[in-house]
Amino acid sequence: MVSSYEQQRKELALKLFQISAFKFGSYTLKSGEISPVYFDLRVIISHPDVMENLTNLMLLFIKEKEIQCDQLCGVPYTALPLATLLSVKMKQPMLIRRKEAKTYGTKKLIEGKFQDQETCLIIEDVVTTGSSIIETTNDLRNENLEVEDAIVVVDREQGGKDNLTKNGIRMHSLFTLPYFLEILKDEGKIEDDMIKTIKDYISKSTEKKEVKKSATRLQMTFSSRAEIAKNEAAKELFKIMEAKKSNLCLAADVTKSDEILNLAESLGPFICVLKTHVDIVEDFSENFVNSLKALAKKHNFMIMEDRKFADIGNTVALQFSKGIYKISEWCDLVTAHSLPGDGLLKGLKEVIKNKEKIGIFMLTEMSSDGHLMSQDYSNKTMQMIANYSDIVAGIVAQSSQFTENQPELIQLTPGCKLDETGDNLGQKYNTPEFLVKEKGADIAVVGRGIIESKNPVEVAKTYRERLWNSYEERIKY
Ligand code: 6AU
Repeated sequence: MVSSYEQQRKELALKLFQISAFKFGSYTLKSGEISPVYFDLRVIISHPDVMENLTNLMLLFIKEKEIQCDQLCGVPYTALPLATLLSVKMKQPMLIRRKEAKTYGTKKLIEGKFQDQETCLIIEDVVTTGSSIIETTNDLRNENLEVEDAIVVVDREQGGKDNLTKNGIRMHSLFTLPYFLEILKDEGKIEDDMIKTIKDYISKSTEKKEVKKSATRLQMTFSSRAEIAKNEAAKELFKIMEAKKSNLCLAADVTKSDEILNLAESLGPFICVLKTHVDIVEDFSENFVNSLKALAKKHNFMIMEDRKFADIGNTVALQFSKGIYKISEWCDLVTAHSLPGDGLLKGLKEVIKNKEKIGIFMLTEMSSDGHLMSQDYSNKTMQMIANYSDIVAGIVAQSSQFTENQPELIQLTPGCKLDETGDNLGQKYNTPEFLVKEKGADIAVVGRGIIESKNPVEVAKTYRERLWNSYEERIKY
């Protein structure tokens, strides 16, 4: 059995090379990094014989590892046909994880029939950091399914296995890059120079991984991140968070200035940021902003105006500094969309240049159902931000959108409630623990969860404690 397995494995490795499921040369990866090797297992769907051989090998592998499961789930999309074939051959049911919940009907994320506590085996094609497997696992675990094992076709050996172990998932890989090199070398299908280039690349990326490992955003303390923050407002915010042991932002979405001031006075001690929507205030005045600023000083919190600028540079510069509100005169932090392009950031920068302590939070992804910010939009927003690190303090996002380790930026995440039922206008909620530990939130925004409660002070204390404990648990890893 073992020798037949090894023989099949070797033959499949050669076949995968022959159909260009992996290639050697010089390729630019999604991250911008140049790699001498490129995997594209999507091509296998055009080769039914390869699909069959791969499925048979996976079956033997699953048997050899004695992995038991009630359900199978392929990580979308490339692994879906593989999971389907395995499901048929193993006579085990499978589940499909949607990449986004439907906006109509059942709104389910997981399709298929299952019961609480059933075990689900994950199938994936190529693993680099393991983040796709972790996302799929989180959605399955949210449905009370157990995930302990993942079978992957290729492990690029760039940190995926460690990340998955931390998340309680055992990863079993059929192939690794060094294995492919060995087989191709034996068969004389790869030049010695190329082998050397790839080995250098593997060892360099291992070194990089070690450096990153010692300083990933999610494991760093807010005070150490204060040291490296490039934007002055972000630096100050990190310090306030650490000093007050609070990563709670209050969305003071009420319409009278006195109501906002009352919230600022009573909840000020427990929050790091008070967020306003100044255009909903019916009795706005200069006195109001002066009083709010005084309370911010008294209770040591920052003021964020959630203006969500979304116009050309010239217009946003005027909206930011002129009109009735003169936002730039009193806010510490302000939100903006990347939709119009970086002219918007240039416009805001013109205003900020004389007020160095203002920080911008760029929206990369919203909490509302059916928003149009795709992964591509988020990635491009992150690229845009990279050139404005002096004025950008962070992002408003539902999950960690950082393509690189960027501990100097703050992730602000709205849509937080102790009970997760949404409102009837599309807002979606998650618990403090889930947002901080699973979704990478540094600060969570809570509005109605606090201000509509019977006892806002007690409830704000609970949010603050649960958010802060989650952060402390997160940095322990
Ligand atoms: O807790 P809530 O639902 O009462 O309030 C959430 C607050 C509101 C929204 O305008 C804001 O967070 N918000 C944002 C922000 C901060 O920009 C983005 C988003 O995606 N979702 C969201 O709710 O003041």
